Amino acid sequence: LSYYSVRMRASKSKPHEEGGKHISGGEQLVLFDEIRGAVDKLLHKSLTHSRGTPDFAQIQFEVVDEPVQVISPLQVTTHTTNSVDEGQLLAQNLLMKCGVPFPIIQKAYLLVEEYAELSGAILIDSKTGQRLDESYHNGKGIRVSRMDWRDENFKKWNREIAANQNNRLKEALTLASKVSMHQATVAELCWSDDPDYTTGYVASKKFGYQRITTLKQYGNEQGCRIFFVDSSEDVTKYIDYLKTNPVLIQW
Ligand code: PML
Repeated sequence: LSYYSVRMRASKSKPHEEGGKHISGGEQLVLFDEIRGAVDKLLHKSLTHSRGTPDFAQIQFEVVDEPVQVISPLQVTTHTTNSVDEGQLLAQNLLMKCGVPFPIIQKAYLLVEEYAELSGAILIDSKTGQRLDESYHNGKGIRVSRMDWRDENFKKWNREIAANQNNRLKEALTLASKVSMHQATVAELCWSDDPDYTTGYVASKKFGYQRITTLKQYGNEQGCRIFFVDSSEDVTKYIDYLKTNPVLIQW
């Protein structure tokens, strides 16, 4: 039984054009008979994002030849915070617990501002704070691909564990679980570029998926996705894992 990777990206003006703005993206890993449904879902997503209506979108599918790895979702903990300051302080403390020194975290926050419009993740050396992915993909950030969590299994997890969580959590937890699986990942810091969504997380193998409800103000379109990386690992292989290794989440 072959799996197919179905991907979508949508933006204001074509991605290579000046002033292009990323609107949304999406990943599915499905069986042949499910491709039509996946394309439909991704098309819907591309047309209904609160970052705006796209004037460019691309949806593509391709067969996946590599064997699919099945992994468990990270354990989820939700911290309800009352302000962005409180949320950000907690995120920084969690990153330090994962082994990222405070000066590196500060450096990373400067990069977040600088690269706020990237659609992919930026990789930062957890020891030096240096960006590691600059020479890949014209510095546009790394897009983690080829992962999914099959609906029935997610719904079961949601019923029994998470109680009515949204698709956003499903997608983010799927990505975070794939990313943290790799031994080069020290921690991930993420919050949404959706102006209507303020929840983000710090994820790591050791402490799981730590959600924080206020990592930015409502109305803010500046998102963040940083992987703090152990650079003694082979970075090219790591990026290859993020982009091409197929992973399914199963609870
Ligand atoms: C995104 O918009 O893709 C990132 C969402 C991160 C938080 C999801 C959640 O845990 O609710």
